[in-house]
Amino acid sequence: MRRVVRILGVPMDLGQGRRGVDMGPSAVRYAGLQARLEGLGYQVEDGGNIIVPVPEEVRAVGPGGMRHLEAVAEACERVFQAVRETVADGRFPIILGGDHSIAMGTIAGVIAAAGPTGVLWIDAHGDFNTPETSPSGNIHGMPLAHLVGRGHPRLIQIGGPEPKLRPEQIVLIGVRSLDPEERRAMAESGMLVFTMREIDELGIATVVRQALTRLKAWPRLHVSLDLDVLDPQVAPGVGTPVPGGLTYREAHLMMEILADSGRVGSVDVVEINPILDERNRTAELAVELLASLLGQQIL
Ligand code: B3U
Ligand code: MN
Ligand code: MN
Repeated sequence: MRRVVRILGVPMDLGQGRRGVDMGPSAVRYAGLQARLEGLGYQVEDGGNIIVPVPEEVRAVGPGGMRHLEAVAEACERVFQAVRETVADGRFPIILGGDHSIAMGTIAGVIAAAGPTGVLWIDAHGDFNTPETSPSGNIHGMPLAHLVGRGHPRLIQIGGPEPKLRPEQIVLIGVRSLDPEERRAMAESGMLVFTMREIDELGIATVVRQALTRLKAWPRLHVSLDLDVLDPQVAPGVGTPVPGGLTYREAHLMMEILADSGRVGSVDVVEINPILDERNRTAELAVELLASLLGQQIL
């Protein structure tokens, strides 16, 4: 039976300050995602975009200095519904952001339809701030905290009242930029974190295999891929670039090992900013990485 992929776009740029990540879904479609996956033998449906307001039409700052709180929460509820439906229909969802705040909706949706799921959070940042510890008020720096039940109730309750994840079911890979309070909370959380240092010392293959072993109690995995995990030299088109990231080859090898595991059931691709990109190369890289994650092989 052919596996069916459904693409969902979330043109969200309310979770951060810089404009442009709302164009991510267009850029990745333009880079040929659908044709690439069809070439791998998948049937591909495009579910279109989730409706997200533009910053000009919503209130800028919510309670506790959180930028666009209510509008982000409402959009994430719509993402939750769409992803839940996609997984319930037996489709493999590829969710194109938008900023990383959308993962509060995507992961809640996957879990509502498929049950407990391990999460690989692949990111230069921890995204583990709460409204109290955030230096920016930007919600894209907070989704992982809210998924484990820390932060503002409006966001914790997206897709239902309970926390969606326990720290033991999360592994972070590629981290190299944390705020002081965020760092403390992360160290105490019980999540397994592979910083760039561990990747340099152990090699990406060992890191990914250890991550898969750590998550062995969860046969189904969700990959939340923030393109800023890559080095800005290979992925310049992201909202918040941080030097010292993954190479092109490390990122592909990671996707290939995850594909071999046969356990990945859904993926987010977030934080692509076409305004800052060079001739769409970051979106093209995203398409290549998705092809590797979905089983493309060299030989
Ligand atoms: N930790 C900072 C910066 C940041 C987090 N995620 C991204 N940037 N992409 C913050 O604002 O919370
Ligand atoms: Mn992120
Ligand atoms: Mn990031």
